[in-house]
Amino acid sequence: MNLSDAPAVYFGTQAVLKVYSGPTQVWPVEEASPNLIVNGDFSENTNGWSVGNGGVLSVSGGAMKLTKGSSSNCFTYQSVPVVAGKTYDIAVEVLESIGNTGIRLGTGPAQLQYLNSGAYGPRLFTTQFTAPSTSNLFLSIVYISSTIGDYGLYDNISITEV
Ligand SMILES: [Ca+2]
Repeated sequence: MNLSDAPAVYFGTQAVLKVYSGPTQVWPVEEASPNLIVNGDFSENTNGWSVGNGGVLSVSGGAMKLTKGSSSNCFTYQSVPVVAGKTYDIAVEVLESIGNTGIRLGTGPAQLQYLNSGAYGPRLFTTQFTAPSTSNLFLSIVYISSTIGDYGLYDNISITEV
């Protein structure tokens, strides 16, 4: 029996009055949540990124290079709006880091109330975070080294709602 000739069609326990039996419909794929980080792939130079503690920002090979100046623990950061109760995926690709790279999330630049992950060397850092309140938080990348001119190299930084 053709579905459109059936006396009633049930969808679960609910009878459906009209059934579409035309050509296959392609439903639009649900769009991925937008990246709350501006220019997280550094396709627009260092736009959107601020720097603190004398760090020097540049783009090298499509990745962000954070070079230590004369102060210790230079950092780069971006302010991100989050909504209470929502969960977010956070990802940072560390391509190079001779010194220690700290990935932090807090209420101000380089602050670490909600996230503080430090490590030497390359890594793909991922985590999830549920916002306790609606506010602007700061994702910071802190480069910790005692050597002026040392640098870390980062790419594909994202914060997306789950
Ligand atoms: Ca890139």
